[in-house]
Amino acid sequence: MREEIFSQRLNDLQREQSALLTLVNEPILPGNGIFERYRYPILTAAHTPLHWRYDLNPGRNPYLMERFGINATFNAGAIKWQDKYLLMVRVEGADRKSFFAIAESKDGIQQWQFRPAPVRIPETGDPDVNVYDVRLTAHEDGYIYGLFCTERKDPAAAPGDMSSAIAQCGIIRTRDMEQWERLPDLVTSSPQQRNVVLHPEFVNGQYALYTRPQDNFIEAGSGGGIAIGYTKDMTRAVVTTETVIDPRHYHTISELKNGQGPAPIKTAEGWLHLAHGVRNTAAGFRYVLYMFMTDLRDITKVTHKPAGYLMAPEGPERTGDVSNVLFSNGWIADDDGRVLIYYASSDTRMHVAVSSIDRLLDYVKNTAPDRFRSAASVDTVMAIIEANR
Ligand code: M1P
Repeated sequence: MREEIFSQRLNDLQREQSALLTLVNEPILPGNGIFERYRYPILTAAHTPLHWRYDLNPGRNPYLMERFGINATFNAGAIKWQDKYLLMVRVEGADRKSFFAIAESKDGIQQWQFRPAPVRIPETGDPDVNVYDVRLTAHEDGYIYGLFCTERKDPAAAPGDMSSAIAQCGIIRTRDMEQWERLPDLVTSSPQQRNVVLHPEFVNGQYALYTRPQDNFIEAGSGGGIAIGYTKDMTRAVVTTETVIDPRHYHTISELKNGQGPAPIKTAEGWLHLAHGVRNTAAGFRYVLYMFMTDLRDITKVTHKPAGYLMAPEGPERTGDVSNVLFSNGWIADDDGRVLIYYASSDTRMHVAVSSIDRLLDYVKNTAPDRFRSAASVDTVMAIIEANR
């Protein structure tokens, strides 16, 4: 009887997962012309291998129970590596701890499959309690860096306070996407750091980092937006000065906080940036994605910034563990000019949307900037209406 339960369950689980892993995805048309979303999430908790979650030995696990629950797969870094598309995914267990695991796809759109085991990253002398949101940068020094958030309990938390935390930037690097070297955490003067991203090129012989100085764990406080800092050495990375290049602004999509998404993409006309902006609402925080472009010669200079968001949560994307959230820390500029935008919805699952360098340049250059007043927005609409007459 027990044997029957085991083999029936195994059959059902394998059949269901195989259907998921071979699902053919499709673009949702006609879209808005800037990008096309794809219909189905590309990675969910159900995509994680059965052999991570179940002890597959009938003697030890006769009921074929889950022994390690996976809660969510989201906020993935991305890179094209040896003709495959790789996502370094934030996998969150039922125990709330996140870790990284690499999933691969042949075309960057569908049939993503996790590698057989999650990524083991070495700890520092001050072990991370939680790690998440890695940004992958293939740097011109020859390494692929992963900058991620490392979170530890705030040592100054009052007795009984079980939620105050310190977020800082952890750093790993690899040459083969298999073995990871852990470097010391980034040192900055900000009490908290999240959303730190390495720029792919040297700037005046130094490594350039996008940072997000913030006062406390949740809110940016006086931390004013996406900043840039420089360090000579990534093996002992210290940023002494953070200069804000994309500040927060009253009554915008990022009035509460913002953060650099993946590493920017170099184009003939400037560096394309994808970022997230957060505002507060009666229903809680709302996270949306937006874009801006910086100057090729001076990466601190924002040359174009369309008003508002590029992408906001839609339909089923709106709900999840932390609802009303889109977050992206991975995109791939492909050889054929396509840009694959990987984004997570509501801290729960991963999706893909497809655009191109040409279309994103058109978008950032020809979408009106925010002029911070309703009347100015009406002027923008009127200009389009007039031009269409
Ligand atoms: O829950 C939404 C996001 O919140 C944080 O992002 P930020 O630092 O910009 O507020 C992160 O915890 C992120 O992982 C999460 O998706």
